[in-house]
Amino acid sequence: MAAKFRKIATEEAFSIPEVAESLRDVARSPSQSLDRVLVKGIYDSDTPGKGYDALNFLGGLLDVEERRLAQMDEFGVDMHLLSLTAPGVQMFDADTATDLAALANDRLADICARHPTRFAGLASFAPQSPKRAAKEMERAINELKLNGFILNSHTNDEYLDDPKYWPVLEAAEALGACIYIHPRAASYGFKGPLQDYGLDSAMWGYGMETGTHAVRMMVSGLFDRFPKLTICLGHMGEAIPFWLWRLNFMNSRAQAGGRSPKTELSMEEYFLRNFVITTSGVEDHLALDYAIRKLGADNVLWAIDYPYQPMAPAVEFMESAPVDDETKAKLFHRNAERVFRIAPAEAVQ
Ligand code: 1WB
Ligand code: MN
Repeated sequence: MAAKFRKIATEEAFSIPEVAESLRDVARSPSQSLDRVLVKGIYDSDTPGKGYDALNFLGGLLDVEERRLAQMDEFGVDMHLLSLTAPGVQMFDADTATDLAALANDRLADICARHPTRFAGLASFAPQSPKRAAKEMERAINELKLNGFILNSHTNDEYLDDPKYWPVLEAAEALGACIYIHPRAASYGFKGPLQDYGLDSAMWGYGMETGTHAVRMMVSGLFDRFPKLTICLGHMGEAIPFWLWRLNFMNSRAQAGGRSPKTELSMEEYFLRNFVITTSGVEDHLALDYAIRKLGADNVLWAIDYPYQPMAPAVEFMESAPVDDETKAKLFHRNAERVFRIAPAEAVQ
């Protein structure tokens, strides 16, 4: 019997050997970046078989077409929307980053072409060189037929509200393609209290970093300049849905006091107009219910966060969600098809 809902998972990480090798070099460098903790654990473990190495994230990232596809079959996952895993190319020098983004996009397009019903992909770009990034973004959509973009939060401690990144935002808006802002570890000035207790990454630091990134974009007034830009956030919106009331209230007070720039819309209006969120790594029905009621069922997409989260419980979480079938179809596939321009199942043979 055919499954009731097509299942498209939207924050699914992969890598290629060339990027993995360059990240191993980052792990061995004197970099002070907080990302080094995790990069070392995955790409250059000093405790083989323990910690991150025991979870074999690297194996899961590099093997897309065999083990992953077999697991997708086993758990009834129709499609992964793949993206180059954090921190992407954003820790490399501008030339290396530009070249590796293009290489990763070529490989990703090959995978999608080999399995058009099983994989779609978000293209990487190198914000270190915004004009070249904009060219690669055009190539990725127009020639490689990829489905949107992935960005891993800050680049050299800078955020997308910096006007130097306008070419990137202009390109995404003109192409009508969504930018998924995925976490990476906090920028230099933000890392102090995140350095111990394992707070650097997915437990807490990722959400602080990425939520702050999105809030900077909203308060800066950037969406008045790019009103049609769509941003996707993972992890149930990196806590922003829960903050919206207070963000609105305090931002209007800060605007009146001259501390925040004047904007055409409120924070809540920007969030509803310019953002969608995914459920990656938050398998909590209460949080899902809140997100749907706050943002609307059209703005929440299902994700697993493979290989960092196991597939089976993420499928079970959404299968058992207490929502009607119409809503479940939106969460499982219809919203992903709209936002990432994935052909409906009946249109692909
Ligand atoms: C983890 C999660 C590690 C993510 C990652 O390394 C990424 C983790 C790049 O759970 O430890 C993620 O994408 O959520
Ligand atoms: Mn992820």
